[in-house]
Amino acid sequence: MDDTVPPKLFSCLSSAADIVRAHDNVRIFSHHDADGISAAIILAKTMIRAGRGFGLTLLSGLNNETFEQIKNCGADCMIIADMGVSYLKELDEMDADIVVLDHHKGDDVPLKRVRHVNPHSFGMDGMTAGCGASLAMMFSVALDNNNWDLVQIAFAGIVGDKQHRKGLTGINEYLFREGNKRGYVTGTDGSFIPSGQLMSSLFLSVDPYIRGVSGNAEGVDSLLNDAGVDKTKSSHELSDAEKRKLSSLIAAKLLAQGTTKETFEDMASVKYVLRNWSTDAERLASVLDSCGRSGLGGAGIGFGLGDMKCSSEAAAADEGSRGKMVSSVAELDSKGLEQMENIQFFETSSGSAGIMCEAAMRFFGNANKPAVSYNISKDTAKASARCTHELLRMGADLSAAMRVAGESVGGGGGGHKIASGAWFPSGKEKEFLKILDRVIGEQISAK
Ligand SMILES: [Mn+2]
Repeated sequence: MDDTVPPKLFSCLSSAADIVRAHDNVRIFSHHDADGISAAIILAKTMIRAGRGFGLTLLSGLNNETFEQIKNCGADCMIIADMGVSYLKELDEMDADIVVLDHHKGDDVPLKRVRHVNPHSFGMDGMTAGCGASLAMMFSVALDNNNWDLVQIAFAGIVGDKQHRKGLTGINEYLFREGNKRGYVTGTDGSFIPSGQLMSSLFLSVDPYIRGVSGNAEGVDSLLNDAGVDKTKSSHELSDAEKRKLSSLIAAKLLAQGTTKETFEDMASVKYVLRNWSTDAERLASVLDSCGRSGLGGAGIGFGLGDMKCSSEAAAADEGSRGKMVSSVAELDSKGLEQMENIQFFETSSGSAGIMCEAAMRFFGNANKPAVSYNISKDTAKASARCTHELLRMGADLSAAMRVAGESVGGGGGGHKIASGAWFPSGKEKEFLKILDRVIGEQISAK
């Protein structure tokens, strides 16, 4: 037993494991981002090893439409990972044994049959102390203690959901300790130099986003010239002197473009190296995230399960998706964001809206106001918002603000305090932004 994880969580997990043990076939539903795909890989591998049949579906999220899919799937036993908290009542009314492994905050609903495992129910913060993949991992070892090697995949989920940035806590801290003890995960110092072959890793880098280098081949070339580094090298082949030189040139550029102290501290945070993957959790998370974004979640799962064909498909998806991301972020950097009193915003049709908000917040926008994007399609507009831990300390809560603003104009919203989404009927975006601006202002001045 471990004091970072409450004993009650272990007993909840072991009863969830008992539910699944009673079935020969399990239907798994998970979210299609890096965390959700990591959770799905862990659960799939767990079922394969347990000799259970399983079906697996990745969803873009839970809404009335995707819930119908779950409702009509006909399975006697289901595991729903990285989502589900917003549909607990409906799930509980179904005639099936259901385990929900979610870390989003929801309302407390009395449940008769569904086993809901969520850090928030055990006095932990689901934004930082455990994600979908961490819970899938805890579930996996509750089912069979021989599954500890899968902790490597869990770290792709933890890093994918950015839960590592302020140091590991709660379930994640426990997973690191146990995974490290068994030699599967080790921590190394953080770095400003993106890992991989330098020419492409610098060109594709959005974390950090380096103005004039990210998305700019000539910029990459002259940075490597200035650093005196052989352009064919990979980040891990650099000598200590080369690393220092290149790092300090990147740091100077980041400082000049207005990168915050908080971001510098985040970048210095530990990187997690995964023994069997000969890469770090960030790279693995990036590949899984790209697969999800490109609608190739299946390839991501196959890659995670060790299928060679899927691994080349996943690598290609990663390159393509990172290319799109960096050009979206560079375009936003050159255009800038529009400023309101308490928020800054932009319109985009890019599929990387969340990444763009985050890059603006951390690397080049105004760090004192949450960054908000909206994307208008035919009937519905979708919005994303990101802020910083500093803004959270000042009182900002994007989950509440996006929900209030979305609901006020006939839609909805929610998520985490630091990263959240909303939707509403097209044409209402001005009104939505005005309400959001007011709510954020109230949150900050109330503190
Ligand atoms: Mn998640």
